[in-house]
Amino acid sequence: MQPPPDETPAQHTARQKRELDAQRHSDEIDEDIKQERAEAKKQRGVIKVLLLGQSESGKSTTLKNFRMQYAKGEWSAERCGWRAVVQLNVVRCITTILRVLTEEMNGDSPVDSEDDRTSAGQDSSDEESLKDDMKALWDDKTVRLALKRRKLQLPDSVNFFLKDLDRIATRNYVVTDQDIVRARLRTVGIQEHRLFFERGPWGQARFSPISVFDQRLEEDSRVNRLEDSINLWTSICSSKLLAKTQLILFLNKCDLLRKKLKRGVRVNQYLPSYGDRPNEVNPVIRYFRDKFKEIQKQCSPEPRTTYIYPTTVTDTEGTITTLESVRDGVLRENLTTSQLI
Ligand SMILES: Nc1nc2c(ncn2[C@@H]2O[C@H](COP(=O)(O)OP(=O)(O)OP(=O)(O)O)[C@@H](O)[C@H]2O)c(=O)[nH]1
Ligand SMILES: [Mg+2]
Repeated sequence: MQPPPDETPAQHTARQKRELDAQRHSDEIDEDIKQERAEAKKQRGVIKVLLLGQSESGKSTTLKNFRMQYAKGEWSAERCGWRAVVQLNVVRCITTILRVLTEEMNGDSPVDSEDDRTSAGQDSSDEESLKDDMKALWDDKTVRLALKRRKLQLPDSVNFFLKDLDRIATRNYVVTDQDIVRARLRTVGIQEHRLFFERGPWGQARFSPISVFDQRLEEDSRVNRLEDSINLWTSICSSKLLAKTQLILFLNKCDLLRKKLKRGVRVNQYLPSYGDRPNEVNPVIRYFRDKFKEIQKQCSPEPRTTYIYPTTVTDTEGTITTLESVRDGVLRENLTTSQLI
């Protein structure tokens, strides 16, 4: 734009200042837009995964697998912190067992919930003999029988840790990755972790431990755990807010399911609808997979793909393979919907 022909020197200076201010303001806006675009581009490369499921279903264990595989630096920095957690898991189990035995000896009525109140004899300062006492306690047949009679539900990792006391109950114990995936540390509140892969919108991973068909909720002993899982799945599938979200379901704890069935526990005793199908792992998994799939089909507000995987997330190698196929599946679907393949 041309300056006015009769512009005075004062007017000239004022106009230049105005133009400079306007230019600065425009540059700032350009810079903001550039940054927003860069941010949006980065966001397009992010898959947000929400891990949902009842307590002890394996959410944190899966996250450990994610981090072990995709955030190796972070993972090795936090590894040694898990040593104390593993040892505390052991102590907690032992004190729970001692409490139950004390009640058994006093003839108190059976209880099946855990808590930490105990008068365990911990006056032995000798590390070796403490370890031997713990081993003797866990190996004792009468103790096992008493625990069974009292229907004590010990955490899933108990067997793993207590059979390895020689390694764990020592001063120079070095924690392994397998110990960490077995360690139980209840998650309080919502946690957010930033990691990994390529592109895509929201995804949601749900966990339904399928070994729990004969167990009740710790927080409400009237409710069957599997029934609770099915209810949660139904409400997630029905949610309008999540209508466009890809759902990934992990039918977890297949190893415990296998063990349970081997022990002779019958699914149809707890789930009459299972009927006279074979009481074996694969048919049981197939039955639950179909059940969850059917609920998804009936309850989803609009059609969508759902990925269902049987898992044992304490098996890190197997879980990494599953996570890779989840990623491939999600990516393939995103590319298909964006008509890139
Ligand atoms: N044997 C076996 N144990 C498992 C499996 N998945 C998880 N666990 C164990 O179950 C326990 C609970 O798992 P977490 O991953 O802490 O459960 P969570 O869903 O995060 O539970 P909250 O934090 O209470 O919501 C841990 O000791 C795990 O090692 C599995 O597939 N098989
Ligand atoms: Mg957790």
